[in-house]
Amino acid sequence: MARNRKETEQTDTASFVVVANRLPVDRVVHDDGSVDWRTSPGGLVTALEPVMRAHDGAWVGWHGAPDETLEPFTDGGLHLVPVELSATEVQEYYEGFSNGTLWPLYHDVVAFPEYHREWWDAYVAVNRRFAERAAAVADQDATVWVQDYQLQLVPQMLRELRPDLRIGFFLHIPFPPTELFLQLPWRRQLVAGLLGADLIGFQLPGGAQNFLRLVRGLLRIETKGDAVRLPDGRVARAQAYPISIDARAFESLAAEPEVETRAKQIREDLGNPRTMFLGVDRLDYTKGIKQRIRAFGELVAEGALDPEEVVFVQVATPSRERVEEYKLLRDEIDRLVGQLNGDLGRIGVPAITYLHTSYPRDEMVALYSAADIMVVTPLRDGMNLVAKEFVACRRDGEGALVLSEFAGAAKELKQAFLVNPYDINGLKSAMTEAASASPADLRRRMKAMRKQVFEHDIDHWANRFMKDLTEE
Ligand code: GDG
Repeated sequence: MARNRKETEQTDTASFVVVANRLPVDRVVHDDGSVDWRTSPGGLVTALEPVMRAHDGAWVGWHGAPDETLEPFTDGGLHLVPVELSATEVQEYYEGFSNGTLWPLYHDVVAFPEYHREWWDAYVAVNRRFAERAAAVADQDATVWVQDYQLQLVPQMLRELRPDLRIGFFLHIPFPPTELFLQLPWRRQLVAGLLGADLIGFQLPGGAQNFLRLVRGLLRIETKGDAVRLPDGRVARAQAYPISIDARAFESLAAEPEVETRAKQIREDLGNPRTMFLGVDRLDYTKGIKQRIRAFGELVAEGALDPEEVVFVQVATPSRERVEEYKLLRDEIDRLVGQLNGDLGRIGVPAITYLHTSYPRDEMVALYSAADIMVVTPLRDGMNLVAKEFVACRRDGEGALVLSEFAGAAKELKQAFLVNPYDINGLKSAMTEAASASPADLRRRMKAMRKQVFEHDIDHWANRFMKDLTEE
């Protein structure tokens, strides 16, 4: 919901500062030209908002419009400190180095990473601007928590400017095996950048281990357990903090009468199928969307699934649409879905309902509630919150989750039907197994997964990280 707000200049400093590529709000321009800010959806924002409020913190980030400078302002009680980016920096730092180099490199090179020196130069310049802005708003001895792969140089830059600060860093995407990371021409600089933090958080223990191996191999610095003793005597730690969701909020949204009604409506609109498969992802080549559509198409073509009885709904939220690789992916999926529906669909009954759009959260929750089988098949994923959100919404204890082994979430949701998404036959077996499993088996699996998600929710994640960061 958009809130009415007066932009107020805010020059205070804060004892807790979050630094992230984007601010947690999106600008809304009304018909009369007036401007408002709306909380942007997504895991990072819901995760950090309660921590921000508890500490009366400030959030440093880009506001989303190139070539525009904004003064700090307060929105809904959050102190927001915009960082400006030029149109060229958006291309070179964000679309280029962050999403054309680091994103594919860190996701097991499932797309080809490009290495361009001018992209790197922009990355350094923008990281420096973020560090300077954070240094300006942090109180003496404040705690600063830097987020994600776009800002890996900020910890070191910030420490040079402000040695008094306690600095944490969390990487939301996987940290790659050393053999892949070593491709990066600026590999030493990035490892040194992260070592500016006191605590470096990863989704999985494997990511922390990959990082520590590089610290030893590339920088020749010794490590002991999770600790790195730096030449100046400071100790940095690298540990796993698997991120999660506000499970109770998803559960209560699913319990709202309008959402329950909407879930029933969705099934009716789909022709009351016996089995509804569902995929929900940002349209990204790491998510394995093609693989799951292909698997479903083959099952229907072979007669293992009856198109009169089953439907597949795939929501693909538009993402990074100016990056070339994403344009190609969109065309490929359009083609694949068109071909399958042409071959297998009937008038008014497509085999796959493909929605290239984004929805409000209550519609997402209605979809999670309506589905029988959630299919989450990334080729590599730091965590995957969608899998956890589906589980949190299933108050009925029903529904099956088909989950890639290569999503961080697979380490926690062990009762899912786990699959290797590269193995299309294995994927097909898991989908049919889930479709024919007994209700008792599905309930037993769902009960265990719900216990895990509710006991390890977003508060658990944020509190653990903050405690380890501030009590060391
Ligand atoms: C990165 C890492 C890690 C999606 N479409 C809509 C919508 N969403 C929401 C989902 C979920 C979030 O976006 C997507 O989170 P994921 O974790 O699934 O994936 P990434 O965006 O790649 O996230 C990932 C995460 O960071 C957190 O650390 O788990 O591994 O890649 O919350 O519900 N929300 C709404 N409308 C949509 O159309 N409202």
